[in-house]
Amino acid sequence: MDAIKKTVFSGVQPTGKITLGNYLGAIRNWGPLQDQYNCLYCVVDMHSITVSQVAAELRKNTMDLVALYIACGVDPTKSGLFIQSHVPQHAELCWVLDTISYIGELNRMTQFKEKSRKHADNINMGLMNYPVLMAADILLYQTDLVPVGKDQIQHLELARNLAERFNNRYSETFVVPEGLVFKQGSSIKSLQDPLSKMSKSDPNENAVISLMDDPDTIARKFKRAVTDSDTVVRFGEDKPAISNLLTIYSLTSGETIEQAEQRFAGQGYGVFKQAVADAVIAVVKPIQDEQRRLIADKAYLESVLKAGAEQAERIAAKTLAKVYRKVGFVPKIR
Ligand code: ATP
Ligand code: LTN
Repeated sequence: MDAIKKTVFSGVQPTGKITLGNYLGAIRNWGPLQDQYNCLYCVVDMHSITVSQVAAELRKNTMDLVALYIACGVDPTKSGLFIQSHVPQHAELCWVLDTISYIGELNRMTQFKEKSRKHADNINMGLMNYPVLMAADILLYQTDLVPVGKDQIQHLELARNLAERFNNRYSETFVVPEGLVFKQGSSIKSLQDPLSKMSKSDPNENAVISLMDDPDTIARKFKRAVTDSDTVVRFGEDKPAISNLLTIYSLTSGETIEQAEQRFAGQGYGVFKQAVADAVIAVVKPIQDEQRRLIADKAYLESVLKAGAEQAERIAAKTLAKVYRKVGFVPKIR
């Protein structure tokens, strides 16, 4: 690793179908950072068991997501790509950070409140501890920048607070990370309710574009997408549904919002929606093909994961040793 470059860390949970929101808000931004930064991209399987999973599905989703990262532009010769549970220091640092986290602050987290509501029969300790594990992920690697969607800002703030709290209590140990939230695409909305975010776990399939959807499905979902009351293709706060579609169109076609507004002036929603679908299909199709090819090459994926975990563990072990020393644990006799 290049010591002068800053460090980038990010991750996505291997739960369910990865959405267009996950792609436009997060994964899509990862590839372009690889030359300027030391990047680590992690499949956070330990986070995903905070809601109940079927073991065989989790295993498959995890490997599929590894392949998807690469298909979306993560280059394993440039970045460390690994699975969270392969690096034991994540859980170990989480425990130490737990001892400086307050129940009150975890109880206030929006995602915890939402998930507690959604999974009222399974409000487990892991669900509450989720943001502390996320802080451990980030702080272990002395991360400078964390590219994520808007919904993760609150969790990032906690990671910053825990870093500062630990540094103040035990002396300078962690880099205090910054979020990298891109202006466009950081909050893609549901196609059925433009006021709420497009979410993997939305039970309404028409609300969500999965990165795995076939072209017909994508076209049908955009056709059925809700629109705003007039018929003008214009971006604006008073037009949340069309603004969302314009954002998706702009990010997938490469045109600016203004260019798109001009292109579709006077054309009505039907033509516009078809164009959004075509632009999304043109981006998603090659990703799907590449992911399929990679999934078939298990030996390659395993070699990437082995190297990724080794690289990550080297850094993680160093940070954890420092943390253990600061809190007063006797070093292991070797
Ligand atoms: P769930 O809705 O089940 O909690 P999720 O769709 O938020 O899951 P995560 O694995 O929690 O998926 O998020 C992965 C990344 O995708 C994060 O960086 C998150 O900010 C980003 N992200 C998720 N949804 C959106 C969205 N609608 N728009 C932009 N970015 C998003
Ligand atoms: N909570 C994140 C996933 C996540 C993550 C991380 C993102 C877990 N650990 C570390 C960035 C850095 C989410 O997107 N829901």
